[in-house]
Amino acid sequence: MGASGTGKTTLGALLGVKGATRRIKANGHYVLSSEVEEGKISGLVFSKTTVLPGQLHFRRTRVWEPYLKKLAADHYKGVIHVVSGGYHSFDGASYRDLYPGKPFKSPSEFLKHHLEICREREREVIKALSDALQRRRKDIWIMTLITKEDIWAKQHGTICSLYSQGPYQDLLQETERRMTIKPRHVRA
Ligand SMILES: Nc1nc2c(ncn2[C@@H]2O[C@H](COP(=O)(O)OP(=O)(O)O)[C@@H](O)[C@H]2O)c(=O)[nH]1
Ligand SMILES: [Mg+2]
Repeated sequence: MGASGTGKTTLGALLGVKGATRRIKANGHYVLSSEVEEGKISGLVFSKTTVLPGQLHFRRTRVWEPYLKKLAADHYKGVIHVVSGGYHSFDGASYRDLYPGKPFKSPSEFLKHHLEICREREREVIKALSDALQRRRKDIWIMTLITKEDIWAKQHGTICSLYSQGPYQDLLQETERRMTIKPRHVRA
């Protein structure tokens, strides 16, 4: 799971998930996923993997709901939350048109705003997961996987601390406190 443009489909394809591989092959450039991409991880027999599209529209309504219900009802062994330090890709629009009513004077002014908005979107995913996790009775692992290291390698400490401390970590810990079972949380 994860917000839009963080690298979920790419990760799915790297793991050999058929639906994600098909999607990457069909599009040479970035296109938002509007469908669920499913398949097994190649080489692993019992590894049904579901990649959920991350756009707000899908996340909040039609697509995520049944999966969150299944998560709450003890389906799935683990969740990978795909984040990218706020470096979320967007398709089509020029950066100047992405936030209507916000005339950016420079790309760096845009980037500052975009990172803030996207980091909040990453936290919203944990909020969405939190309720389902609290209703679980069965053990589960949760991994926060930070993609796009090639973009943020020079700010390694800053980007890692976005998830190991501060509001993201607070949300995770609050969720864990409210859970009946204790999840194992892994950072990668
Ligand atoms: N620079 C960089 N780009 C990446 C990386 N992983 C994915 N992308 C690009 O980010 C965009 C969004 O990836 P995608 O997997 O479709 O994201 P999704 O919306 O979360 O499924 C695509 O253009 C990918 O090629 C990465 O590690 N580094
Ligand atoms: Mg996708």
